[in-house]
Amino acid sequence: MNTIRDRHSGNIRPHKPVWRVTGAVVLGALLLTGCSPSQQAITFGDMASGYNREIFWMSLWAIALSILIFVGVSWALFHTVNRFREDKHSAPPAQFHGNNRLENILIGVPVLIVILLSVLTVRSMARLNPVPQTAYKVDVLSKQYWWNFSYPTETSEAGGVIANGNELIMPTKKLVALSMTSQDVIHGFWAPNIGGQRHSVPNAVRTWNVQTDRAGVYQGNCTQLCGASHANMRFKVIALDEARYNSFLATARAYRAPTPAPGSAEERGYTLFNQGKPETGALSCAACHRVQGTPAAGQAGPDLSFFGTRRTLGAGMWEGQRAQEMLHDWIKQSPVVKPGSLMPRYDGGEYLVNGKTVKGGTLTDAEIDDISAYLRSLKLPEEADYWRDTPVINTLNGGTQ
Ligand code: HEC
Ligand SMILES: [Cu+2]
Repeated sequence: MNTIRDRHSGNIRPHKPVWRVTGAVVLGALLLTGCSPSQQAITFGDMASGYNREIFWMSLWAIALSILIFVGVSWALFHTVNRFREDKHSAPPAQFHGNNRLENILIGVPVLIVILLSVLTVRSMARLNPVPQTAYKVDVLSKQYWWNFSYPTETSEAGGVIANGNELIMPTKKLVALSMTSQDVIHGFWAPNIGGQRHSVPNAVRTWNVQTDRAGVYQGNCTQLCGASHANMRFKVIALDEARYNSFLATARAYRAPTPAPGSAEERGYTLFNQGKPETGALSCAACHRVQGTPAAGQAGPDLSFFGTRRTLGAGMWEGQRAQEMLHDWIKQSPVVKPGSLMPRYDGGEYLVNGKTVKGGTLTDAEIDDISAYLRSLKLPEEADYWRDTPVINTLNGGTQ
C-alpha cells in the first residue's frame, strides 16, 4: 500500500531536470568540439548547395509524415488498450472477420503512405538528375589513387584543354556537370558540401550535377574501397565566384609553363623532367605527366601544368606546408610515402606494379631538388591563384594552409 501511495504522491522524482540539462550541454559540447569551420573534415547538409537543400526539404516532409504515422499508431494503440481493458469488459471480446471497411483502411492507408513517399522521392530525383545543356562541363578521370579534372570546352592556346590534378576548380551558382569515368577500378566521388556521391566506373561515362552558391575550398574523398591508398585518394573542390572564375579561365587558357632561365636549377629540372636520366634508368616524368605549353604530354599521372599553384600533394595526402616539405620524398620514393602509388621510385628501390616487382632508376638528391624547383615554378599568374583569399570551409588536415 505504501509504495502505491508514494508513487502517486509526487514527492519522489528520480529524473532531476537539472541533470538532464547538464547532460545535454555536455553531450552537445562534445559533439561540437573541434568543429570550428576550418577544422571540420566533412560537412553534411551544407545549405549552400542546391542538392543539399532539396534533400533537406524532402527529408523534412518524410519526417513530418513519419511523425504523423507515429502519432496515429500510438493513438490507435493506447485507445484500444484503454477502451478494451479487461476490468471494463469481463466478457470475452467479440470475434469478427471479413470486416471490409477495416480491411480497406488497413490496406489503403499504408499504400497511400508509400505513394506519398515515392512522390516525394521521384519529385526530388526529377529536380536533381537531369543535366541541362547549360550546365558547365568538367570531365573527371579517376585512377588508383588520384583524380584528374579537365575542362572539355576550355582549349588552351598551347594546345589541349585546361586540366588540373586533384584540385577541382569550379564556378559558383552554376550547375556543374561532372562526366566521370575510371581507368582501373570503381572509385567514388564525394564532396558532401557541393552535392551527392557518385561512382566513377571503368568503360562508362556517367554525367551528373554538383553545385554550390558559396565560394570556398571543400574537402573531397574517394568513397569506394579501391586499393591500398583508397583513404589517401582525396581531392579539393575550389569554388570561385563568376568574376574570379572567369579570370582564372582566361589566364589558364593563355598559360604556358614559364621558360626556365639558362643555367638555373629550374632549367636543369626541366631537362630531367622531360628526358629523365637513361643512364641510371630514371624514367622521364614527361612520359606520365602533362605540363601545358611544354612537350610533356603524359597521361598516366596527374596533370602538373599548374603544380606550383597547387597546395596539395599526393592527391590531397598532404597540404599546405606539409606538401612543400614532402615534395622531395615524394619524387624520390612515391610508393614508399604513399602505399600503392603507381609513380616510380627514383632511389633505385623496388616497388610493385600490377603485382610485379619493378626496380626504379636513380636520381641524386641534388637532381631531385632541381626538379622540385622546376615544379614549383609552374605557377599561374597571381590573379589566377585560385587558393588566394578563398575561405577554407573544411579540410581533413586541420586547416594547415
Ligand atoms: C610511370 C608514370 C610516372 C612517372 C614516370 C612519373 N610519375 Fe609522377 N605520378 C604518377 C602517378 C600515377 C601519380 C599519382 C600517384 C598517386 O597520387 O597515387 C603521380 C603523382 C605525381 C605528383 C603529385 C601530384 C599531385 O598533385 O598529387 C608529382 C608532383 C609527380 N608525380 C611528379 C613526378 C616527377 C617529378 C617525375 C619524374 C621524376 C614523375 N612524377 C614521374 C606517375 C608517374
Ligand atoms: Cu578510389
